[in-house]
Amino acid sequence: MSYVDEVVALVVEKNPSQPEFIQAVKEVMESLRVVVEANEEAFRKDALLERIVNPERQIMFRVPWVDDKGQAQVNTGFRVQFNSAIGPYKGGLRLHPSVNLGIIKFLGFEQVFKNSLTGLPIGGGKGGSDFDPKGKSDREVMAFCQSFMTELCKYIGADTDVPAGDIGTGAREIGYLFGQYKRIRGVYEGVLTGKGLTYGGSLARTEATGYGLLYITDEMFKCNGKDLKGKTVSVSGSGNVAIYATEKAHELGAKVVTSSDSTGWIYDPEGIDVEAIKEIKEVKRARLTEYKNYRPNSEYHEGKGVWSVKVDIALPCATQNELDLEDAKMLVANGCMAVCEGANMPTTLEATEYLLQNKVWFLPGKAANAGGVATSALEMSQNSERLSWTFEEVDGRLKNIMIDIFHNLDDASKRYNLEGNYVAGANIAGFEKVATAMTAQGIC
Ligand code: NDP
Ligand code: 2IT
Repeated sequence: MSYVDEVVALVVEKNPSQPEFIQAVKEVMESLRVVVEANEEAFRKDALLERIVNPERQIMFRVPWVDDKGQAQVNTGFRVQFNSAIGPYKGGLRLHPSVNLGIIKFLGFEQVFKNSLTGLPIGGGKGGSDFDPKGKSDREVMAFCQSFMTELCKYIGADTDVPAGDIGTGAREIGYLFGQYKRIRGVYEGVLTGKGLTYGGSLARTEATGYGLLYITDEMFKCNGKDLKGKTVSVSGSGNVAIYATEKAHELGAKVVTSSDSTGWIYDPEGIDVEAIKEIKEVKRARLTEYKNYRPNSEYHEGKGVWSVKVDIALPCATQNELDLEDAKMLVANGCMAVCEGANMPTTLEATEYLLQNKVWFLPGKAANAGGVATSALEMSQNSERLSWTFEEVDGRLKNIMIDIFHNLDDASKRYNLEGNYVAGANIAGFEKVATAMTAQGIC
């Protein structure tokens, strides 16, 4: 059996109840086959692949808090510190009822390669809890965040592990988490990113993931002799990534015609009104059914359906495995040119394969959504030098980082005769830096 197949078999055997983690490992390992074959003896001797699929540390803890009725509630907290070869652990905190160890491990594993692709000195980690912020009062969210941080603060720090936002963790949650860290640890440091602008946050971090997605998509189009102008786009999700992806797509002359949340989706042939979505989601924390009040000509549909719309570009920006083989077939049948992942692993393995076979340009999340964590690293830099850069400075750096990521993965794919396979290119380019650093640091 080849070394890659042995390691995949080991991961499958050891993690039977973690399908998302197995999926993420399979995708990366498949791409690495060509690199591993060229270095098999050295990698085997150092157990490099076994080490790369094993988190350095996994922390799980009880999170007790009291709800507004005086009832005690208990959630489970997680922080998976996956790989610190190239820098302190860095990655978001997901708050969603579906969170479990396997999901945090898949996200942490992806984060290792994503962070490497940014070219910045950040290792990979991820955390979160099965707590659902939806429908909770601000006081309940604060009670949860304070309890969560009371335990998490023992394991993180500005130079060891720097969490940030993800699904369900936005500016409000980061504020409560930061306040509790400062209170317990007694240090004012950049231990979290995505902070508010009055206490160390970076301009453009809120916009960064969505904007970065469009910067790299734009670069891919340009390098393939095409233009985003006039293209029709479907976006799924209506959270942080989706909102700012839609905003930047419009700025670049494309038209986004869909938006969705976990209960339904909207089709607005005139182009999604981003300000309306911001008000519904960021201010009112309401459902997308409200959108009709802003745009009477739009359609609202219950359930799933964004990928059935005829578009040139699809941007999945909600959650993992939201675009399956059937969806991919619809996109291809409708002439879709490109799928660029704003979310982490939103496309199933079968759908990815189908899109690649049908020559759809496919930018994987670990490259396409890296603008968020890259800007988090810029926030860390600003915190370290105790300065704040202008929006233009941060946004300019973000744009250059996304352009560089595209060229790095494009070059990596060409080096291994896999031109046009950006999945392989991203995995290889991300892996190379981490592998070199791990080898240099000995068996650890
Ligand atoms: P938000 O919580 O701001 O928004 C998430 C959106 O996705 C909401 O519209 C939500 O709908 C929808 N959604 C979440 N879970 C599901 C589900 N199980 N089924 C259907 N819809 C769902 O999160 P973000 O925008 O920050 O994150 C979106 C994706 O982008 C995630 O995969 C995240 O890991 C990834 N990402 C985020 C980055 C960031 O900087 N924030 C950086 C890089 C990647 P509803 O409100 O109804 O739940
Ligand atoms: O998946 C991700 O890259 C994020 N949720 C952002 C992580 C970060 O540290 O900014």
